[in-house]
Amino acid sequence: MAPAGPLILDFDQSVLPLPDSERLPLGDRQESVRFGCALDVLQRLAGEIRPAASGRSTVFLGSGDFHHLSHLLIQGHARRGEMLQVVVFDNHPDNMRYPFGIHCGSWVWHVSRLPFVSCVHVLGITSPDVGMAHAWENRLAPLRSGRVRYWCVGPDLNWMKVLGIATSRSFGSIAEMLDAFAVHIHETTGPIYLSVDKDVLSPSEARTNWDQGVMRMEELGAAIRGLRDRIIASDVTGDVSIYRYRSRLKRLLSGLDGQPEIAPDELLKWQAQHQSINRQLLDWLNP
Ligand SMILES: [Mn+2]
Repeated sequence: MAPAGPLILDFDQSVLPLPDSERLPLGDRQESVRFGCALDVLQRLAGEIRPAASGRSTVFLGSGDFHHLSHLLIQGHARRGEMLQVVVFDNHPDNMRYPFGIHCGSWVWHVSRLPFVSCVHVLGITSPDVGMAHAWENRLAPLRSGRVRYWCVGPDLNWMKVLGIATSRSFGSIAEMLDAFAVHIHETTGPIYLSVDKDVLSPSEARTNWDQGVMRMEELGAAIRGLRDRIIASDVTGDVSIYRYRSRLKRLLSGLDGQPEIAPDELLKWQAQHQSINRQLLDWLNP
């Protein structure tokens, strides 16, 4: 049976309509889930979200502030006797320490601990989060074991070599990085879950509410098409919305991360840009 059309998890009204899509209204949970939440808050959402996501090839999460929802979705793809690889396009490692549960910058670590996930590849990182100054904020154990691998463009990863981390690499360009990744992934077999955070794209392609990478749409498209036959499900994040947290802690933490502000009069224009990118991604993912 062909998979159903996309599901939009509608926490923040960022994702404009898409063909054949269904929308799950979750606006009343935005404050508790956005940026980060306790693990049990996420687990309580599972009963609502997993049935709606079941049988759908692509789920839209809204702003990148909701990227930790990928953990909940991936958990729903536990397979008997078959390991899953997770491929993430993101400008950030999303593998940082976070003491308050799970958040959009730490979910990769949680996914790497799922028993049926063999490896999480994060592609397209240009963020200084992976630089020496932030070394100890990264979860190092899965980097050492190779269960989490960074595929960076630009940053100096020499500190990792000193710590014995050999499977994460930095390249001079997106093209070189994608070529090396294609060689690696084709040496493996088995299903892939794909997660796209559009902050991996150059700001000339689309604007997000996080600092952005240098990938062009055509490069992302070629990479997705190269993996397509093995992709069992996918999610997309990085759409734009404006939100002011009621929680002082969340205001503080998101402020520390230096999230750029979005001008309200630009918002609709940016969302429309994302709508056309989302359509393009759906074409590549589900031809
Ligand atoms: Mn992300």
